[in-house]
Amino acid sequence: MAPDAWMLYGLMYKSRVFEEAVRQIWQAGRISGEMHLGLGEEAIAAGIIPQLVEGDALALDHRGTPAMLMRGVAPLALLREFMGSPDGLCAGMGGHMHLFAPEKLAASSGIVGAAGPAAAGFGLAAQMLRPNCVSVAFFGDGATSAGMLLESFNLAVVWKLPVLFVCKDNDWAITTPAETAVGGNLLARARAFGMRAEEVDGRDALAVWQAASEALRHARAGNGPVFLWAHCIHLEGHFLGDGLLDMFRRPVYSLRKRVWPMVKGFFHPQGAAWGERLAAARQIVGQVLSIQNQTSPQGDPLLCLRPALERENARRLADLEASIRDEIQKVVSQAVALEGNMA
Ligand SMILES: Cc1ncc(C[n+]2csc(CCOP(=O)(O)OP(=O)(O)O)c2C)c(N)n1
Repeated sequence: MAPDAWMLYGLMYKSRVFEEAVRQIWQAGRISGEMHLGLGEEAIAAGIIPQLVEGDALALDHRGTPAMLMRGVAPLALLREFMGSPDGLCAGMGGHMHLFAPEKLAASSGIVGAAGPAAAGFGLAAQMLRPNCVSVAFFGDGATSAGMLLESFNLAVVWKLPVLFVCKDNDWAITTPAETAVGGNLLARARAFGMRAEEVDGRDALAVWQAASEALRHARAGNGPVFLWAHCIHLEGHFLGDGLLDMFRRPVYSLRKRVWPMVKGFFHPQGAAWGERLAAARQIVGQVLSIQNQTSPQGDPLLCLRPALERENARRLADLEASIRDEIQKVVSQAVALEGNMA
């Protein structure tokens, strides 16, 4: 089946508009706790999820919103869940990280690496109960050295489980750059388990579609799991209010709240040796400078696809975007009104 670029863009745009609305609602204080958005990784979900059929399962990480939406979970149920409401997807008990949509066989977990065992379990169930079905695990580079994920790779290979393991690699795990925490090469690692492995540009929904299409065919045919290494960025850093991005977005606030205490710490009379202090300061400056790549429009998956669609039919694109914005605006109004009714 050839990918329909319009459909993929529509899925990504809806996810983007929805998560931007979530950001506003979070900033207004109507959602409590941390908020991890999938802004920047939409093409990975869009390239894979429309290829799933009934009976296929999804095991997601702490950025499960785009995948849940694209699998057809109602945006209102998600938003009410994030708001901690009893009428949310999980009765307000899961928040944005621990989502469960049983009728879609989709579950997310905030425990880094947990998508591995969950996907292996879903894969085993598919092998025993639902022939030709698969499960897909989404996780970040920060999960790739977690023992439970590596055990899942092993089990999936020896039991020939129909699992697609997808690493959404944005080069960071909170403030830890992957180069300082992930040894070797992830393709070589996966292949060392005896698993088929491919690398793909995770900004390009069409490229992800092609790679996933092959991988899913392989898994559905009973040939065992596949590892897909997809590179992406996170336009909002690790979570909303990310301190590193804040240095650029709110420099005055950051100078007062973050930089000044660090300067005081740096010159504290009872601190570490000067060499260690300098090394730490250099590390922090390096991180602040490199986090900026995460917000570069060059890495934005929507901008990767949009120009071609605009050239093809600008009117159709404008209509598509307007109808999605409308739909999400209605969902937001409904969610806010429901909150008012409950107060
Ligand atoms: C087992 C476990 N250890 C630590 C954490 C804290 N934690 C939350 S997100 C995160 C980083 C995850 O990085 P990555 O997997 O690359 O995903 P990203 O946030 O970059 O999408 C960590 C360490 C956790 N939730 N679970």
